[in-house]
Amino acid sequence: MSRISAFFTGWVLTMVCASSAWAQELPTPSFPVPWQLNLQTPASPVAEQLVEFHNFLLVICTVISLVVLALLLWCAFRYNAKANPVPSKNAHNTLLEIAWTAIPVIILVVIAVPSYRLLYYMDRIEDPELTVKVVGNQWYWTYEFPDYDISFDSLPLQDDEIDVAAGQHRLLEVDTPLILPTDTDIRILFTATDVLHAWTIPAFGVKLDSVPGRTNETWTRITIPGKFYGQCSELCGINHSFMPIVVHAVSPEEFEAWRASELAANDNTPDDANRFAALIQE
Ligand SMILES: [Cu+2]
Repeated sequence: MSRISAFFTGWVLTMVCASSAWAQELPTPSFPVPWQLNLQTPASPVAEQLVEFHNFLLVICTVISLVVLALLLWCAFRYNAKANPVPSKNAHNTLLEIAWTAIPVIILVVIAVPSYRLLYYMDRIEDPELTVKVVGNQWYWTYEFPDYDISFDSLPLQDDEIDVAAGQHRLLEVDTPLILPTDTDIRILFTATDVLHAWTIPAFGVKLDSVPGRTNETWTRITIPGKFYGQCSELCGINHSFMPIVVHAVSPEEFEAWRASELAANDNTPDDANRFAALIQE
């Protein structure tokens, strides 16, 4: 019996140490850098399609802008009073009027079809392998894994707790990140306890309101392991800009190890509640 419990304790300790080790080693594949162009590196199929759609729209915008610019320049140079002293008296041109009505309609339809297809794709997933529930609070996040009875708060780190040498970023770090497995269909449910919040991770293409008394749903499938950052994107009160989101995306095996260690420990809630009570008194 004692050998079994010693083995189990050792295994749990190894897993806990391993979990803090990944935190140090995890790369940040989608972190923005100064003077960066384009969107953050996508880390989910939805984010990849969002980037593709953005690029597609950029081409359409550029073509429209160039055509309008060319028309303006043509009119300004070819038809100014000096170059064209006898102006045309035409007031109507049926073909032209049909064209400038129909072409924008066609462009809008060309944009609308992939847009609605993507909206539908982002909406929900039929057979999720994992469900995580995100609860917005003023001003921190609570994460729950309803299937595993795991729940914890994720509180922002204060300025004096940030370790810049270890690659931490001011206003973006939390004490307890959300751990999620890669290559897994994850259903994400959102709600809130007080006001509207919005859970946002640009690299996953996820931005959804968490609404008190209501459950919103979306999904993700993380394709790259690493540490991903986000922030609350709904004006939710005075500390709106101080409720960062950190997700550690790890392999399914590492997630399993974390889940087992979390279930074994399972005593994190009172500490977090006390810590937050102390924070809001400052
Ligand atoms: Cu918020």
